[in-house]
Amino acid sequence: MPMPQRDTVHWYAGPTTFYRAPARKPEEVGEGQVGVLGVPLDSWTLGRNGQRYAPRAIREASLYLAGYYGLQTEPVGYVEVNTGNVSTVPDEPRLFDCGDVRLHQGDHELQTRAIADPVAAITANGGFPVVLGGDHFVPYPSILGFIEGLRRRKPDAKVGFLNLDGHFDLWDEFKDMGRYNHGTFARRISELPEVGRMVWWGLNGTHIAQPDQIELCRDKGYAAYTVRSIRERGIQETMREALEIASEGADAVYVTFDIDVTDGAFAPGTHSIVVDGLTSGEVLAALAVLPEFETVQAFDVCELIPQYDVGGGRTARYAAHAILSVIGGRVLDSEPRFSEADLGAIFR
Ligand SMILES: [Mn+2]
Repeated sequence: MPMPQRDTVHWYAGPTTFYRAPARKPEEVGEGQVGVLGVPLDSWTLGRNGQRYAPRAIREASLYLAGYYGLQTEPVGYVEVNTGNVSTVPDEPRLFDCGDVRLHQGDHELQTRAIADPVAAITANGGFPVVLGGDHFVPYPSILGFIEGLRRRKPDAKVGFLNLDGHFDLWDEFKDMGRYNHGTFARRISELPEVGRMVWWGLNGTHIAQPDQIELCRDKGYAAYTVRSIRERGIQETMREALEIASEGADAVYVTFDIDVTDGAFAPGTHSIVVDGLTSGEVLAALAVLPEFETVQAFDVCELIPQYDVGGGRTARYAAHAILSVIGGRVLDSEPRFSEADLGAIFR
């Protein structure tokens, strides 16, 4: 018996699903619905581990946010102060938690299938997969599943790719970690014939790119936005342009979000701390643009490491916020209620 999405249990109690969503198998998530899938994988990092604990940490953080809708005697929803619409939790849920994949540690092929198969199942029925990583190798098996799912509906489907990340992750191979890890995953994706334009947003720090990586981007027509250009040209302007480029010639765009696109001061619970990154507020403002693009049909969050997450789980809370800013419009009902004049008199 799936648990109800609206629930009166306090956020610190009760079973832990993402945003109190009922459980559902990936193959049962359909058109107009979102399936959240945990991938507790941290075998493919170049350094710090602990990303395997992130799916549960993100789910727990999401319960606090879900609590706003469930704790009142008579739930009446919340006003979106930018639009005047009122959001409520629908009686018929459109958000489902598909649990965590069962990983086959040490067997690369089985592990890839374990991640790709459920993502393909959600995508094939028209569902929107939200993948909770996991280290940042996860998007590689995840996008393989996404492509498979899309191609069951449209055999020649092409996919665009957008990476919100402090890094290119375009290295080809590492001495001690080979060709498959969280620093090479974008290179492996660039080799897939089904993938069209790749775009990076939020590159920061030092040692971002080696010459062969710039040549690859130049030759393939990829695009990238650094923190500096984002600040000069505008958060939402650059994100819209990035999504337009990723959408060119694509039936759908896969978006991956590496927590480390954010400055370490705002998101300390991660592998690669950067000190000149964007603020969490800037990144959330950028993610708010994603729902404007119908091409965006998959999203993942990677590289959260809860045991480095100081300050009451701020990075996990941030990850949960980020997901809701992308899928909130899909999984909540929204009705117009207040006029611009109503709101303008109050919110100045
Ligand atoms: Mn990164």
